[in-house]
Amino acid sequence: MITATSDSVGYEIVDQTGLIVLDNPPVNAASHHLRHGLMQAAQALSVAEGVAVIAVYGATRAFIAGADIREFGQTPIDPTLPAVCLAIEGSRVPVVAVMHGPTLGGGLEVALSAQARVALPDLVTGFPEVTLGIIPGAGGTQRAPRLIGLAATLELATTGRRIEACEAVSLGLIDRVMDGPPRDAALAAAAEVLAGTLATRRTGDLTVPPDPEALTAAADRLAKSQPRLFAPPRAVEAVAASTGPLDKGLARERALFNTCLKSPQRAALIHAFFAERVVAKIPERDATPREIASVGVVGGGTMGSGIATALLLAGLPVTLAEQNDAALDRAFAAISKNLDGAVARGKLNAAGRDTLLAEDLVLTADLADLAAADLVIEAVFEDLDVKRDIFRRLDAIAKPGAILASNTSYLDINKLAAVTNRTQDVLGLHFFSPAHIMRLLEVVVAKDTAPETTATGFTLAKRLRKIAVRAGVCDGFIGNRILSHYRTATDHMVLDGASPQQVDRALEAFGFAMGPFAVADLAGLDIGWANRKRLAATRDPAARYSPIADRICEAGWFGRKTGQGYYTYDGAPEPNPGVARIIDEERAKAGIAPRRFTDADITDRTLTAMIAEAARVLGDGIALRPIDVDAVLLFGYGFPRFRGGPMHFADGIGAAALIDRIEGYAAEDPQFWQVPPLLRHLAATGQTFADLNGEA
Ligand code: T1G
Repeated sequence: MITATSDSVGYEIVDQTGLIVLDNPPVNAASHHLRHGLMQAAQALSVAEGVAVIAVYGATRAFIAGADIREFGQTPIDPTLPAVCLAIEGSRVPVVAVMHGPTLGGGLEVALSAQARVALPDLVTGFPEVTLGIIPGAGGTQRAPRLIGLAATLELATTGRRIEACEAVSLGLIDRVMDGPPRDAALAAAAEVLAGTLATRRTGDLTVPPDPEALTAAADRLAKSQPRLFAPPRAVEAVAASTGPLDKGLARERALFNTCLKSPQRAALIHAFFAERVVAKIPERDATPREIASVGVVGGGTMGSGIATALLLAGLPVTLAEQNDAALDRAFAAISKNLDGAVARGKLNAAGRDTLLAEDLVLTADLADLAAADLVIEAVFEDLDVKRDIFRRLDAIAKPGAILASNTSYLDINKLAAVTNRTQDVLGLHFFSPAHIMRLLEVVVAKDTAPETTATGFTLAKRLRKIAVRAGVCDGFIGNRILSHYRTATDHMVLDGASPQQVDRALEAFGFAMGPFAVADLAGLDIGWANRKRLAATRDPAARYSPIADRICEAGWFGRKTGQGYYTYDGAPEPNPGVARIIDEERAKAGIAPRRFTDADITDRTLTAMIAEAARVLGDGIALRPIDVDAVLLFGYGFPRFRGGPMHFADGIGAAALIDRIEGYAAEDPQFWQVPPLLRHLAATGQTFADLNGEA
């Protein structure tokens, strides 16, 4: 008979064993009721007649996934997790923790406060706190070193790396791996404690051998690899305190934890954590997705090969069609190279790669071979007529119910659907290069796209371990439309006096891994050039236009692929002197006396342009919520995760201040700098973008 001590915790006594069961679906987050119930149960069993050992296990798919992230930033409610850990550590009878599934952060800390730890084979554990802008705050930085030493703890606590059961055993973090289910393992572990075959000890009674070299090495590594992150160095400071008395170390850890809790990086990183999940809450989420068992890909260029690679790595058989054998050979070589990279990254072994290439990939020059595919993804040249011809032919070939998707980066999906007799089965699946690595997938919903078709796009994304964001149809959807606008702002700054290198450096200092001009060189300047030519006929004549980028392309400088673009690449990237000459010439032609821009000017203007266009994307209904825009920029465009995304970042500036900025810039260029109506609405109502993030 189970005695409940809260909504999510209960205990029972089996012979001499007190069994505590945690049941807070879906992942046993350590919410207040779980902490309260666990504390009550441990205290009750610690003094119960005849109980000689206590075992704690989880009834959901995790022992304890960690503290309840939704509680961060709110006033803590007792008992705090550190208090629960102290109660377990101080138990009159030994407590054994039975860990399984994702047992992370506070979940691991609860287990460390027990006197013994066993795990099921599916255990994944570690200290991911720094990825959320905090540090372990319930004894992890103090108890882990007492079991595995300073160096191993520093590595886990400063990287957030997740480890599996066998590594946890070899480190000494857990005592052994046992077979489940969790309740059976709990009874077996308790029996071993009673039999003396599973040793118990109070973690807090152990001491930590000093290791100053490890502390210095960790601090130096962080200074080089992650100079802007606030939490990891705090984790080093907390771990350093573990060589002293436990109570002092716990106090030091808690103080550092609270400092991190107040940091803007914590709010941003937790926003990014939820952004990955909220975007799946789309209006079509209850529609039944279609079964996708085989996929056709049309086009074996960079994108087509990358998409085929992503599908193969997800276990989906692929038939890739190209125009001729030479193109197919190039596609095969590209896919093989991509898979070699996956082997090098440890994503699969050589035998797995060979099987994928030999059995799961079919190459053909005959589009008719795609007839049996459940989904066909077109990734041919970015030209509407070329794509319309492919869709027309695919519609005649593909089986009824097959979904036809375009990987187009900008073009109107409605115009592709219109040439088919299956408009309800057409959507955009916009992958980001390299398609087998970048996590973002824009699922572009056209006016006739059926809910099941959209739901299928999201299910496919999950299978590919990508983050799908729902986008409406407009030129560039969410990400490229915003990118195009803020790149115009950077081009204007270059025309007015900034250098491409200064713009790159300023935005890299803000946190972007690469500045926009370096990114353009990497992607290929000819792509933007083709797009500008496509839009030339519809460009607003009143809009200010910088010819610099076109002239660079006219010189044949397409970036890395041609050895030079904004930078030269015959060694370490250097500013291209030819570009500097073009910039000077165009300034002279326009009668511009170059003026100085500070890094702050560059960052403010670029971010403000990004936020303004994002507000228009939201106002036009192209993105469902501001957090969806954050997800696109975070997972597709390298927006720094510790800044949370442009909409989260905008809330830190405030709508009124952003309006003032835009109106200030508009004095120079009223056509480009216009205040979006949504921003005025937020300022008028005192709302933030976060206020608009309710479920779609
Ligand atoms: N708190 C609250 N909700 C959580 C949660 C958490 N820790 N973890 C998951 N969820 C929700 C998630 O939002 C989703 O909700 C549902 O559970 C399924 O998650 C004191 C302070 C556990 C590996 O960082 O890494 O402990 O969308 O879709 O892909 O030192 O969730 O269904 O409404 O991600 O199978 C440390 C974070 C916290 C773990 C499962 N712990 N979670 O992945 O499912 S800090 C973490 C994850 C801490 C201590 C400190 C993953 C997962 P909804 P999901 P999944």
